[in-house]
Amino acid sequence: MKKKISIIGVPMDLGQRRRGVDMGPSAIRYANVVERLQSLNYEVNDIGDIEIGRPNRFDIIDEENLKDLKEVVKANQQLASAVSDIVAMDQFPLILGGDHSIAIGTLAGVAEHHKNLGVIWFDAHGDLNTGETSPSGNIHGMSLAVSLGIGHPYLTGINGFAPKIKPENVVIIGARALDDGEKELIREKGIKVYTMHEIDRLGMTKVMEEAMAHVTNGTDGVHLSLDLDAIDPHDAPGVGTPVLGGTSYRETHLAMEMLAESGIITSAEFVEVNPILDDKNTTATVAVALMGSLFGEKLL
Ligand code: 4U7
Ligand code: MN
Ligand code: MN
Ligand code: MN
Repeated sequence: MKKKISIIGVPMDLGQRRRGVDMGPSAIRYANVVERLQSLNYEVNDIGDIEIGRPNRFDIIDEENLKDLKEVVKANQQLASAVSDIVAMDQFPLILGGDHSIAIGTLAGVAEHHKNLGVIWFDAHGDLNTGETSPSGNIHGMSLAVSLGIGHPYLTGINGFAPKIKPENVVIIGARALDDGEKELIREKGIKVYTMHEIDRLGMTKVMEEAMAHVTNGTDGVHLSLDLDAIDPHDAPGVGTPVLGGTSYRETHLAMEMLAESGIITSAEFVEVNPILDDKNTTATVAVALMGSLFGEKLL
């Protein structure tokens, strides 16, 4: 792993309807992310937050079932440039969310430098909806589809090229709440998915071995997008769309420890931390502990 990490906060909450996830980056900083990574001998540069527009909440613009589309596009374009600059300086970009719509900007920035990027997407959900298939119109449920070049051109066109990633380079881990349109897209594109069923059945070790082999095959970097709702809500309660039956605290750590050992991860984001819905900043604390494991913290 690169020895210089640049952190960007993205206080984005417009990709979904529950306020409070904009405080995710603050909650993660409060849980001492910078100190944690410094203690592992990284040079850590927190470059602050991307500015998010604050539209009038009585006037949510929802054209084509894409809520707050213009604000989401604007913030993600800025995020893409900031992330691209970090990669250009040969540093590791670590993005703190904010709702998962920010993966659109992160991947747009990273993909400028990695033309065959692998992606590990930890999530209870597929985030593979479009305005046509989404039951909610919330863009945080569309970010993986958008990055594959599927969705509204304002979103897929961020940073001036599409797609950012290829379906054969993606693996989803922890899924247990997929919409019908998402299931169809998974089949159509042949996207590799380890649902909770496979995790229960094979165990996290085997799942990670297979997943890592999949995302390193023919790729030139691997991005980790970790939605805290992948984890069971008993262990990570502060998320906007909790779903029972997720990965345990230890299973998720094991996954991060295996990624650390492999050294394959070239960028990462931790998203959907909502301190308002949380129990004493547990979820941000879990996020920072997972980052510790991802960046090489050992138990002994
Ligand atoms: B998250 C949902 F319908 N699929 O599209 C949707 F269930 O980034 C949820 O993974 C999306 O937290 C959740 O609105 C997005 C819904
Ligand atoms: Mn999710
Ligand atoms: Mn998600
Ligand atoms: Mn969520």
